[in-house]
Amino acid sequence: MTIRRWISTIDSHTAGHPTRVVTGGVPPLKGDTVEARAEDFRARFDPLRTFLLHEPRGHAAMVGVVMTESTRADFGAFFLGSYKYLEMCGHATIGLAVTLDHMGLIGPADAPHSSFTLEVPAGIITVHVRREQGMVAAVTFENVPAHVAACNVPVSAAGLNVSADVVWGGNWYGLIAARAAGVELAPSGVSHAMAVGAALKAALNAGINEGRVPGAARPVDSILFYETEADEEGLVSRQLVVLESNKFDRSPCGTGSSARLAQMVARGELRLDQPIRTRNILGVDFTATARAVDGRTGAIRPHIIGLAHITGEHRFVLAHGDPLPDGFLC
Ligand code: PYC
Repeated sequence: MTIRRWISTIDSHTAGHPTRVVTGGVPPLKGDTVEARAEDFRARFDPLRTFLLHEPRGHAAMVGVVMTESTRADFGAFFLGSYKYLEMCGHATIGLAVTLDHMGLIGPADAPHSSFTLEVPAGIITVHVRREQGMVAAVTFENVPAHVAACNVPVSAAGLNVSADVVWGGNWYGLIAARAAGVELAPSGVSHAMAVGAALKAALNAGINEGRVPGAARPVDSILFYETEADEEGLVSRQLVVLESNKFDRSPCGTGSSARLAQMVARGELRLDQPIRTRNILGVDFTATARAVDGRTGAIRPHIIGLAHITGEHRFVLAHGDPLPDGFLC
């Protein structure tokens, strides 16, 4: 068998959502910043993204991470989605931290805490790893500031009339109450949520692109359906992020949780420094806290805590004669 390409990765999942960290096989990238190197990758090597993330090696929900050097932080990384490049990705940051620990790259394995800074296209974030008995027990990332751009935007699609808040949390989200959209936050509700979410996203983005949503300058990446409940330990935001018509976030979504914090603080539903749990449809939680940001009115600094688990180490190859070298998605 003649091999035309080798790429090695370490895979993990964060609350169910996969992260594929590339550890070898990407050619050197040009550019002074991580954002510029991500752009160089997009211009010259995009087929590597689809090769790694699409079927038959991946699937619609797979997220990749390419590490690069950084002159501004301890590490640099950019995020590959199956459909688009992400400016920031919370679940993948948690997966990357656990992968770096697995590779022995972030401090002595017997230290109870390690921290590092990470340059991503959205900015510089700080990541803390807490260990118990030599194993990672929690990863916290201090995200880029999150803020609400537009509130109560009317959206009509799929026979529904709902309202959305447009919020930045490292990616752009349209936040919509699940009940108003008839979305059930459970595995059995996913197909319906993806169909409705994709239609609502298209309608919201049509309004943003036509300048009909004051304050919102860019189309939203995803729709986040939410419901708030309380138990003896405090507030829980149950949520489901619809990324595309065939792709949802299995995790509580790190950037989505960041957007949710900014929305709840702006609505007076949450105080700064008051932790909540954001919960995915599988019942796995992140802990999310809004901290103050100096000098940016209305913006908050999200602190998100979660955990990832390694699922495998791979060496993907492209064999001579493979009829689908770039993979495919249906
Ligand atoms: O966790 O921020 C996140 C995320 C974005 C897209 C998929 N996961």
